[in-house]
Parts: sequence; structure tokens; C-alpha cells
Amino acid sequence: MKTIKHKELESWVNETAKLGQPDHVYWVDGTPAEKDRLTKRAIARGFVIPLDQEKYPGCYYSRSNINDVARTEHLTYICSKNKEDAGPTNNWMSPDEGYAKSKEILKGSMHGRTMYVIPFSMGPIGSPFSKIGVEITDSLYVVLNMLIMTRVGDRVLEQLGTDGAYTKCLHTRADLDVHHRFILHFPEDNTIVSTGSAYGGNALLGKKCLALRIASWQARQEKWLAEHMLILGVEKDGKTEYVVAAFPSACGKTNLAMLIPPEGLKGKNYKIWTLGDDIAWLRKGRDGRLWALNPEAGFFGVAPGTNSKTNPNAMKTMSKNTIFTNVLLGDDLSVWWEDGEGQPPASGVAWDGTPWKPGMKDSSGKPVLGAHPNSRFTSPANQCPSIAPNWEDPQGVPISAVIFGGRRERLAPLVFESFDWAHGVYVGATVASERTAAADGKVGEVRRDPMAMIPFCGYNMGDYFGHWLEMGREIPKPPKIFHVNWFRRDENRKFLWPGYGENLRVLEWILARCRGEGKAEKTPIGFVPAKDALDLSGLNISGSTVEKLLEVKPEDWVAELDGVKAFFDKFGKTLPKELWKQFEELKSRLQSKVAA
Ligand code: OXD
Ligand code: MN
Repeated sequence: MKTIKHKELESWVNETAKLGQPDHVYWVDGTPAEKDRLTKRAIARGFVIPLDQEKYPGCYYSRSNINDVARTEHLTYICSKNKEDAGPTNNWMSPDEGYAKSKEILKGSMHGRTMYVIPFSMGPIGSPFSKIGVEITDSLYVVLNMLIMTRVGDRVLEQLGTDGAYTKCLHTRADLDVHHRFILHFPEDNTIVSTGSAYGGNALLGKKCLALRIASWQARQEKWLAEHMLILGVEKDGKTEYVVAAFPSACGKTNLAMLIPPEGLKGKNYKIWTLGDDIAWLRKGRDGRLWALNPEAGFFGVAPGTNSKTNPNAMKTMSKNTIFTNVLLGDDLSVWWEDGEGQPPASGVAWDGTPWKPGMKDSSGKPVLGAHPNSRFTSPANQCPSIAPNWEDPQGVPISAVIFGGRRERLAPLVFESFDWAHGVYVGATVASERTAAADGKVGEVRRDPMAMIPFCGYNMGDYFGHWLEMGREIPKPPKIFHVNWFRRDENRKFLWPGYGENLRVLEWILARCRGEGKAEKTPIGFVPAKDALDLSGLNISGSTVEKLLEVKPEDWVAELDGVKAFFDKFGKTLPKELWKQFEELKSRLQSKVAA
């Protein structure tokens, strides 16, 4: 029997075992030998399938239930004491009801299984940014993923000592029935309970549940920010500048974080460093700037669309020690996905467990997908060729620019800069995007997704905007705030901007602006690059396309205001007055242009 120094933790684990009735309780120690043992066990029980180990060393395949392949936002709740603290964009359940419901589901749910206890750290162990969690789970798949995504094991218990604070993360697959699926957050108790799902975002509780929902609540109390952001460094002439960027799920955060400089800019000798692809924790540094750290240790990236053109670094990152979930499994023990690499295997098994062959069509003539659009790879961050040498620096890195963005066919120009922090917060608060496949819902529909945090903010977003405004007052040297849109299209719905590595041209302008350089034109929505301000050398793009990319049409922005107003109205009194002021100022800047 292991001796647990933290008695309160030990008794929570014991109580949970009494309730869940597992056959065994196992404390994960985080050693490589243990990982081998658990992997063998997962293979023996059919939770993972080893891929061809010569081609894919250390790689495994897993398929989740076909009704359990994405985050289920409608089953995700904030269980705060007061409903108002959850705000109008979250589902709310009272803590009593949340505990009672989940207790019913938990009762006996682990019978016949092992209950794993995973002590984990979000952020390097001992960093002032870091937070500890303990996940109890009856899923070996979750354990194997947590070993990649977080820092796990005895060294975390050591850090926790006899009475350290930690987030209780309780997960049971139960019967995977959607009626028993609840993702519950009790921010006042620093507790998460997730039942009835084994999908990553619902079950790897360190990620969205702790590092965003619970952490955002804590960040408000403790004056920092927990954000849905990538972190990347741009090095030139021996100096590296860092940016963070927030885009809604599956809008290319991983691709941007791992960007390869384009051919046309080769002469400038840029080097891009990856620090994180999904979550950033930001704090005021001693120098009065904003500093960022990635709390995760791995990538849980969307596979479809990833190939050696769109993201060569991701392809190399996942070439070993990776878990592939819900992609196509070739009969030759290969993996493949739509818009992936090379030819599909001659035959295989699709994400939903049915036999698959290239070129298959369904009864309406549509291609049958081999991989689910939200299928994933889980890979260690340190395998990424562009991982920054300082990505685990306990102090984080200083941030020059905060970038928000979404997927907008029309409206938003390629890039614009806000006038100041408060205007930047307005820009972040009004981000909207066309829906993607990472969560259940209708693909293509536009939804407001402020700071890309709609599904992840653990409290009332009106208060969250207020907290952002306050952080601007707290930080003597705040980063500048920008908005980008890689997804603008022409009248024929053709993308105007090539994206991917070419996005460095936009980052270059952004960083120049942060240094007080870079030519810009003032428009009612902010500064856009002057006609010749973007370095487009070596890029085959016409002047009229660039004009279309940068165009700000005041009448379209006026039309957008109705949607913003309706969204802001939802927050009632909790929406900071400052944002209404920004709204009115923008409106009058736009109206004077429309009238002119
Ligand atoms: C993710 C998401 O998994 O945003 O990163 O859904
Ligand atoms: Mn995400």
C-alpha cells in the first residue's frame, strides 16, 4: 500500500472508491516503466490497438463510442452557488443537484474496473503559474492521454505535500450513455465531476475543465488570465518576440503555433518557436509586462486537414509516441484521415467501426469519411521540431501582442489593430466565428465567441470582460491587441489569403506595430496595414486581392452592430459600461463614414 501524506486527498480517494466500487485502486506514479505496463494492459483489454511499430513507433489507435466524439456543451454545467455567477452563456445547475445527480451515476459505476488516481500538474512542477489537480478515472485511455498532456505522478504528490491545494477531478465513463453524461464544474469547491463520456475534452479533465473553466474562475480572484490561446515566439536577428492568439476550436491554432516561415520570406531568416497550441496562463511579470505559460505538456490536435503542407511540424511531432483517436485505421495498421498525407490504405475501419475503402459513397452519393472531422492526435509537446527551448521556463515568456480571430467569410479584414487595451477588449468580446466540428452543433452557423472562450469561461462572461478591463489597468506595459481573419472569401467563395506559413507576413506587421513601426491606416474599427505595409515578396497575390483582404466596409460593420447589441444585452447589468461606451464610439465612427 502506498503511503499518502496528504490525508484529505487520501480520504477523498477512499470515499470515491466506496461510491464507485472499483475492483482495484491504483495510484499513477508517472514512471516510464509504469507507462509500458499500462500500455500493455490497455492493449490486452482492447482500449488501444498498436499501430505498425516500425512505421509508427510507440503509437496506438483508439476509437471512442460513436455518440461520444466531441465536447458536449449542452451537457456542460457551472455549478456555482448563485446562478448569476455562471452567467447567460453557461448552463447552470445548483451544486446540490450537481452532486446528487453525479452521485447516482457514480454509484457502483466502476464495478469490474480499476480506479486510477492521477496526480498531475498543469504547468511545470513548482512554477508560480502552475496548479495541481488529481484526476480519478476508470478509463485507461484517459490515463494514457493524461501521461502525455500533463506532468504526472509521484513528483506531483511530493509538491502537494501534506495539505497543498488541488483541483478534485472525478471522472467515470459509467455506461457511456448520453443520458448519464454530465460535465460539472463546482468552482467554489475547486471540483470537477465528469460522467458518461470518454471523449478528450470531456474526460481529460486537466485541459478544458481545469485549465480553462476552473482556472478562469481562480484567475479572476487571483488577478491573472486563463485563456484559450496558443503561444508562439518569432525569432529574427537573435531576438525573439512572443505573441498569444485565441481562435475558436479548429480554426488553426495548432497550425499557427507550429508555423514554418514561407519561401518568400526566407531571406529574413525567421525562426518560429512553438510554446503552446491551445491554452495560455498569463500573469503580470516583475517588469510590468504580461507573461504567458502553456500549462499543458502535449498537443491534443485535430487530425483531418493536417498534412506535411499545412503543418509539417505537427506531422513530425506525431510520428512517434502518439495516440490517434477516431481516425481511419488501415488494415495494415496505419492511420489516415481526410486531407492528410499520401494515399489512404487499400482498406480499413472507419472512425465509427465500419469497414471502409477509398472512394466509398453513401446512399446520397457523398463520400463516406474514414476519419471523424474531430478525430485527434495526442502527442508530447517536446517532440515538436519547433518547440521553444524555453517552453517550460517557470516564469513564462513576455508577450508583445494578443491576437483574436475567427472564421468570417466576409466582414473582418485580414488584420487590424485596436486603438488601446479597452478597445482591444471590445474587439475580443465581439469575436464571432462560423462553427466547426470540435463541439456538437451545426457546422457553418455563425456564433459569437468572445476571446474564443464561450465554451470555456467558468463564470459570468460579463464579469470576465470586466476582469479583462481590470487587467489592462493592472499591467503597466500591456501588449497591443489585434484581430485577424485568415478566412475571408471573394464573391465566388474562394479564400483570398493563402494562410498557413504565409501568416507570418501578418505576424511581422503585428510585431512591427508593437515596436512602434509598421505603416497603418486608421479606420473606424482600428488600424489596418497601409497598402504597402505587408511584405508580400515572393507571394503571387494581386493588388486588388490585397485591397479586398484589407477592406473595411462601414455599412457591413454597422449591420454587425445589431448582433453585438443583442449579444451584449444578454448580460444585463453585468456587462461593463466601458464596453457599451466602446460600442457607442464605434457606432459613431462608422456612422460618420457611412454618412460621408
Ligand atoms: C480543443 C477544443 O479540443 O477547443 O482544443 O475543442
Ligand atoms: Mn481548444
